[in-house]
Amino acid sequence: MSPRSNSCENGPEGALIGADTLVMLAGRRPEHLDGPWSLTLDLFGEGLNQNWAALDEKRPIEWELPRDYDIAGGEIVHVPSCWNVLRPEWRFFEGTGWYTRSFEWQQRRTDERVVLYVGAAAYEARVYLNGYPLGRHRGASTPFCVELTDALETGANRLQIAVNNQRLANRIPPERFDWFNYGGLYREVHLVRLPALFILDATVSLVPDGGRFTLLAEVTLSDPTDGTAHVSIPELDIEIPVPVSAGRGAAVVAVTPALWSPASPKLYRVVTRFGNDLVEDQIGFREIRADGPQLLLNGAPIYLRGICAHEDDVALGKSSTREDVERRFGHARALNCNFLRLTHYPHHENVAKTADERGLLLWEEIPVYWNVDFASDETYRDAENQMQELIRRDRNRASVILWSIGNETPDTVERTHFLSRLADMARHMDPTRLVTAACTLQGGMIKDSVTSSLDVIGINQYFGWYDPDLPGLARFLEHSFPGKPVLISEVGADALAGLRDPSAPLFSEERQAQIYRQQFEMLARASYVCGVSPWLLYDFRSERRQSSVQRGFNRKGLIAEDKNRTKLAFGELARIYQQIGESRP
Ligand code: GCB
Repeated sequence: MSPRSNSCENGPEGALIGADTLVMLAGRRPEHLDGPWSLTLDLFGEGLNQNWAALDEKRPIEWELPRDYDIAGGEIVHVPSCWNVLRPEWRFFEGTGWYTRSFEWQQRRTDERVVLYVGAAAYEARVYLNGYPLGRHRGASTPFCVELTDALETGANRLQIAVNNQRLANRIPPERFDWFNYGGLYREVHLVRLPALFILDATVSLVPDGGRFTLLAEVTLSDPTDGTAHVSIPELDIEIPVPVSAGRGAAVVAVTPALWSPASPKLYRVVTRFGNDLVEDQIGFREIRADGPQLLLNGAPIYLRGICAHEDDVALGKSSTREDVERRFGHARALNCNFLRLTHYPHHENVAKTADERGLLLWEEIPVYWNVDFASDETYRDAENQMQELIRRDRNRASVILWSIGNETPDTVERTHFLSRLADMARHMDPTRLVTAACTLQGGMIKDSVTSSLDVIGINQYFGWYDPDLPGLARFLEHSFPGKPVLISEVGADALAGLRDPSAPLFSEERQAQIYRQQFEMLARASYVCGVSPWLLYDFRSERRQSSVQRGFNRKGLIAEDKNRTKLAFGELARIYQQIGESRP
């Protein structure tokens, strides 16, 4: 974190903001900047050409020269939100939205530092305080922080965030993807007051050595200082002194905590102190490991009864409320799931917190989706940073067992190099989880060269739907010897809610339910299949889908886009998972 502000020295746009400045929020009391902001949509990118951030706040009657923008002259919108769902004419807007709001600030203590925390901005965000560029962040679904301290004024301050959601070939995801391209400041925005030297990050986890009786505490400070941090877990009656050198420290302690699992999602209050600073989190301890083709949770084999979920809502777009998260968990429970695959980008951080409390296992993913610009080093750095921000955000969440580095990417030399670098980085940064990716079959078999870099092989397969050759599934299962756990990360079929017609070959509820039955009959026979996450819980917006049964929606949900009307396959899967749950752990 050390630089106290990422100011103009870094060029007119400010520095690129990355995972290394992300401040841990747990246990802090941020000041919320949610609520009314002024928003001006800028289709032609004039804001950057004309340097709108540098304009003063005079009203049009006071201008001496004509302007194309006035600071407070936008439309008042509520943040967080996606602009696409606010006005019908904004539905398909792809460009830059200039958000502005002012806030009052009075220093509370002389050494105070102030950081802006943005939960997510889709896709690129440029932050300006009182006209000064403070930094630029890429990536639509991970949080970022920028230090405001040196640019703050006592009294009124003007914050501007220019958010751009254009689909571009060098972004992650690139131009083509099968979900809606929402834009905007769609997660919470906070101000965080911090002491001069503060705790940037603190994690506690079980050492993944198979023993399950050693905890590792790691602390990172804002600046490269020496000293001792103290990590305590009151319920276990332990206090771990963590020697810190140049801002980083780690210590291990022998202890046997009650382990976290879906059956018993035990969380401990963990408090980390350094100097005047304190953070506090609720953390579960568990071990996830692959042993040959088996997936082991706390040393025992586990079968993942999963479902995939997008973060999409007809009213909210990609914004998420507690109520929406609760509903998702309620539906997953009704399906007898113990696992959710959160596709295809990081979901709101409340999802992993809720999964920790409720005992659901999670797959979390970054949107390295289809044809990314794998030859570009800049694109790689963007993907790597998104992965690092996700790991930093959710590393203390016991529910997260898998980091996914990609979905259905083409098997090329550049791609494999890109993904294996990403896999190594994720494993190095977080050895307490397994690395996976959703792959496709080649010639009906597992042949993708990236599988050698994965701990768990995700396979997306649509036998019975895109590929009508259902016996092909049996051939694939019989003739594959992956030597690692295989998770069927997608399988499914479209159905239009309410379309009941047993004789219809496609899109009826009956056909979708039949494909579920046929698939699971065969999948149950393969011993190396450690779980399934069918595609998917709810129908979701996707502009690629324009037939009269789709009308802008992917219809592979078990529930319609109203999150209410269940299809026949919902009951089918609930029944299948109940049986599996009774016979396998
Ligand atoms: C897939 C993709 C997913 C699509 C799905 C479909 O394989 O991973 O993003 O939405 O198929 O419905 O075709």
